[in-house]
Amino acid sequence: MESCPTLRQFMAGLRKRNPGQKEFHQAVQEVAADLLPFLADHARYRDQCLLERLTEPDRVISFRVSWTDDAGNVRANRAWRVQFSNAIGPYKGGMRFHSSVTESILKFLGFEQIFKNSLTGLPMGGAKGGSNFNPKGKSPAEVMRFCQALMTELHHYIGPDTDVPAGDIGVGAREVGYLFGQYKRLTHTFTGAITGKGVDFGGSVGRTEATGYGAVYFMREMLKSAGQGLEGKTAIISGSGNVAIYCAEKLIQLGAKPITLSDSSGFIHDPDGIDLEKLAWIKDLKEVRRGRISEYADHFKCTFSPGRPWQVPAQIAFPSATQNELNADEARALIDNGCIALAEGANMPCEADAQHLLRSNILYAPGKASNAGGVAVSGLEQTQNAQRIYWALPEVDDKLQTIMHTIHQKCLTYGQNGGPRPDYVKGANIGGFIKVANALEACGVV
Ligand code: NDP
Ligand code: 2IT
Repeated sequence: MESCPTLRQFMAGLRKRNPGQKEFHQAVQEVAADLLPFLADHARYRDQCLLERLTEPDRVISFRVSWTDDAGNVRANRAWRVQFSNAIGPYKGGMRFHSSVTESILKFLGFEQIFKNSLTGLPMGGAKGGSNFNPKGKSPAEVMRFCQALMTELHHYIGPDTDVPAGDIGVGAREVGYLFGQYKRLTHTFTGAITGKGVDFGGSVGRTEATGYGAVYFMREMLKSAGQGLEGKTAIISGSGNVAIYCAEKLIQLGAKPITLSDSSGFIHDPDGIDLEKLAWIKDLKEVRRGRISEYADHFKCTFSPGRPWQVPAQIAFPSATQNELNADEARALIDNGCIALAEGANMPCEADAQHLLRSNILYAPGKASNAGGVAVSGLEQTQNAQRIYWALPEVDDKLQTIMHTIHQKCLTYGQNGGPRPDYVKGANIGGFIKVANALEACGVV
């Protein structure tokens, strides 16, 4: 009969086994802090070595991607697929193309994905992949050749019943199209082996919007449980990519007022609010012209400043760019400026100290709960592909709203702590863990 290690003992072992992987350490520590006490109280799980098993990926596939740029130079990048756990379904998770990508970042993302996917209630395991390829400044032809070269290796390891990639930072509709095209060519199959596809070739309506819309639906649930609503609330958002844009869109539709967006150069602050007309201009800027958010400030005559938007007073916040983009000082500023709720659109955007402050002072939703709408609609895309049918937008959006509501309920069920507000972090960690733990136990020691 094993006794549970303390958090300090567990983390010391994890750090030793995964030296230098600080993002992975951070993500595991946040989960282990809630799960170790839970395991200690549940003998059924305690003796299965579950946390040790779950923090060791099933496998990490690492490979070279060789391609040729427009000038004829041969280039080489590194790519990975981290297949973390298929306890409850085929591996599922996005691909990220960004110069900062490392194995540590993909392991943190793959680990988070296990719990997020479980929370959706759909049969999806956890995975993540990507490359240190920097898409900025590359021509469409270069991006296509890179995607084709990457898939030439990756296709050996994925498939509709094995592992189903999708988009993430730097991988949007264009890249998914190129990846899918090469997968189709190499395997002579047309299956739902990738999600986020264009709606003309197997994609689901509503997938593009799903992460941002889902984050707003989750915020609406949190506010409702505190007797409040979105109407009239001022919102700050970081990022200006897929998640940020559709978060802003749903906020506007539901009567809230987004006033900031950002990219890695800085942020715009439009006190009049970003409306649907301005957002249409932003979509063209970001999705078609691939420009910088500073151009918004020139065009609509508002301010652009270097740095991040967290000092701007607002009632609700949606960090939706990248990991560790909000520190403890910024969390303190948010709280002091009257922010009452924050829903993470990005994965792990808050540093550990910031998370601690937010968790104990305002309604705070971790990404594995509040940004699960994207992978949820990916799961719906898989279902539609398997059945060779298409659902209309109202049906997909209705299912998305139901899933976000159910995730919120799970957080309430497992996140009660006797305090003035639910602990959504604990609720999401335990609520996501139980299904995976039951599956691991039932399938034996594998
Ligand atoms: P995009 O590539 O569409 O947009 C990313 C945005 O974040 C851009 O504005 C980008 O600015 C900014 N950004 C990226 N890296 C950094 C950085 N290091 N510092 C500052 N800004 C940065 O990605 P998504 O919108 O798809 O993803 C955003 C976040 O949401 C990520 O954390 C992702 O994991 C998460 N997420 C995405 C889902 C999806 O369905 N797409 C689902 C769930 C979570 P710039 O152009 O200057 O790089
Ligand atoms: O972080 C995420 O959940 C995603 N990037 C979406 C994954 C997916 O498979 O749709």
